[in-house]
Amino acid sequence: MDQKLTLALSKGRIFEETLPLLKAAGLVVAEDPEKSRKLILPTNDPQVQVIIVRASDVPTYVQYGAADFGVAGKDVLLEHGGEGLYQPIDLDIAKCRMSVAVHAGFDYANAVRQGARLRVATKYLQVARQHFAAKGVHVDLIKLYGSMELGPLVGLSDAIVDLVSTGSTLRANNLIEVEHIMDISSRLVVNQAALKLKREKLQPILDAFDRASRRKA
Ligand code: PRT
Ligand code: MG
Repeated sequence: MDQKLTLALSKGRIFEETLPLLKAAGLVVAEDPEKSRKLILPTNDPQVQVIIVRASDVPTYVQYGAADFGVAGKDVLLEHGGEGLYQPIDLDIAKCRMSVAVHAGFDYANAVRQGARLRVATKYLQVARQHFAAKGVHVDLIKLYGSMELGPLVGLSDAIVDLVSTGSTLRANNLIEVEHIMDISSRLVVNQAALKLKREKLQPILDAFDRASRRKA
């Protein structure tokens, strides 16, 4: 069996925070995706290559076996559903939280108490739907692909569900966090067939990632 491995990563924080884990597995990526326009990056191991994809596309590449393994945020995995993916390790990287935020002038608690129907803009429809259903809050969800923070400022929505790390994006836009939905970190995802067929090559890398992420935690 061909033991060539393809790892799917997204540019930015996931790539940056995965580099030390790769290093722990003896792998060095030959080029910097921020500088190169290449979407396929070789590593020092001729049997291992990295592909650069959109963060929300990582599970799809791995699900279909176009990548053998990848790194994706829990937010992305919950929206994808995780079909065809084995999720062995929480890498404890790219940490943030998913929260409900509103304009500083909006009395969220009161709106909820009164049973008002809320308009909520988000990229995270699955998580938002579950969160508000569990609270018994009626919502109309508006799907956005980015810049959710703008929603309440221009009257598109009463609230947003978005990721928060330092909180400075919310502050800069006069929004306040009113509910913490869940903590988010990135996980290693592995194609289920690759796990069986390429175990010999894959397992030592998974073990190194596991050890390195535990050391960090
Ligand atoms: O940027 P692009 O549209 O290509 O895709 P993406 O936003 O999905 O990718 P990327 O690389 O930005 O995020 C990849 C993963 O990093 C996400 O899926 C999360 O699991 C994780 N992560 C960790 C974050 C953040 N922290 C984060 N702060 N993803 C996004 N943000 C954004 C957030 O949406 C908000 O706009 O940063 C802003 C808030 O940051 P603070 O520090 O101002 O609170
Ligand atoms: Mg982003």
